[in-house]
Amino acid sequence: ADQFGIKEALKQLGIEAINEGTSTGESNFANGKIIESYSPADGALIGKVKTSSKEDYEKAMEKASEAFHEWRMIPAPKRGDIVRQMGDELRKFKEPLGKLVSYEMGKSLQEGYGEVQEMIDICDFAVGLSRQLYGLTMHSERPLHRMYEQYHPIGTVGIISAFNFPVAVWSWNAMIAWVCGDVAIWKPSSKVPLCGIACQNIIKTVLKRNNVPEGVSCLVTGNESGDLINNDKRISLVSFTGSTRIGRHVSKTVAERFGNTILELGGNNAIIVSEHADISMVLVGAVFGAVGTAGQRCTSTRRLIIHESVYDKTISVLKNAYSQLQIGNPLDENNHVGPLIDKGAVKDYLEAIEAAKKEGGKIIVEGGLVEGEGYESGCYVRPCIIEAANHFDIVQTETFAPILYVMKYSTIEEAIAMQNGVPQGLSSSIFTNSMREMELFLSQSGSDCGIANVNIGTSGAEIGGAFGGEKETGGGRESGSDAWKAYMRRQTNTINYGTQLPLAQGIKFDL
Ligand code: UN1
Repeated sequence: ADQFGIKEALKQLGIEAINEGTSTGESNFANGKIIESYSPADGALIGKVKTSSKEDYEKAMEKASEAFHEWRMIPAPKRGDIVRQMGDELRKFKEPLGKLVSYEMGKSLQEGYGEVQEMIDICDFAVGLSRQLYGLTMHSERPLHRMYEQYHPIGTVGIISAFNFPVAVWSWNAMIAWVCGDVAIWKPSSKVPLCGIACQNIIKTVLKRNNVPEGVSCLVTGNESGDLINNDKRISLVSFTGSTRIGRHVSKTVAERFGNTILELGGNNAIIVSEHADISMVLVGAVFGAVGTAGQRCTSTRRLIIHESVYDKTISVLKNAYSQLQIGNPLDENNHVGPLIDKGAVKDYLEAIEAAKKEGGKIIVEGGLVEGEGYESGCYVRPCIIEAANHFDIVQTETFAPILYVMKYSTIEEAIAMQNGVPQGLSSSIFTNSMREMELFLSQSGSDCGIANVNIGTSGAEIGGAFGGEKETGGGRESGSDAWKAYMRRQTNTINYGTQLPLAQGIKFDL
């Protein structure tokens, strides 16, 4: 596999043949089952990982709880300085880490680098934030009283991340949690465990250099650890990224013990192509949105809702673009579309196409498995386009694959109703040069999603905004803006500096 320098990348990232899959900053505890990580790019075994047993998990949690007591006392800007060093370290490792992301997950090398860039960006954001964890002051209704609010660290944050963003989503959570004074315990997806180990290796050198307790960053692997996190009363906040089905279970389990959650679940993102759209711009937005990351982003474009007057033109432009797509090894920069994560995902993709046909969908661009030389992993599929109706069960369902459903509309109100007419509410977009349509789409009677874009596709959000969505997407927000507030506990403080004790609400209580 070394045409692309994978061995060298693994070496630089400190990854050995059998990796210890549970670690705090310095100690490794790994006595659980072995999981194997195969690359969807060429089907090769990349490494074996010893997962966490229940005892390993306990040891990591002990370290985390211990570390919290020390970490929360370090002034926030000092914590920010340590996160700044993490960003510097990630800059150094951008190349090998981006490569590993591409090889283990299957996204294009450019997107692998892009993901590491998002990690660097969130570090920079978090450094600034470490001096801006602001609360408000209020005017008390009582004389000689002062009222304000402050934010304290919430404790241990459990991060359960998905395969499709093996490193970036963890960093959005961990970097913010760390400047907030929390410690983090991370369970990466069992489909991409080596990415987790690589990140932990990078972070632990920074912790060690700064004499910071090792439990600030803990890594646990294997699916059992996910349930241990959900049920663990010591974990104040669980940030979960994944399917709506599993998210529902996480939500119930954590709520049962009154823990908090940030849920980033499924999306079913649509682009509205108006009769006032610039079709050449739609092209890049829609094609990258639908086939980029082989359709495996939460924000991937699943539906195109096209005005009837520009329908034929848009379809013909799309068909032409799809015919030029190069499918192949994601590390080869000439390719546009890499593999799906595994054969299970290929099965889901093929079944979705069948289901769409059964419900009356019409194939516009034919899909299918790609076979032959270079496609031995069995994970490569052809991006396809299906003309469908919004109410089809399969259109209402998120399939993590490059399937794009196209449909027609005649009025903007109808288009918005279609865009909103799915159970999920993550990302949405309109291509239009009409100010009226744009403002309607962004208004309270417009898109019901957490992300609503104009003349930009549905995927590729910047870290500076709060990321997340409504309805079955779970309602959580992470990354930028004031998403940090979920990682802290808010305290309202009232101080009486007078000599009387007047009660609130005008209550008289004479003794
Ligand atoms: C995800 O798919 O889980 O907006 C996150 C985007 C990326 C994040 C996607 N910044 O496509």
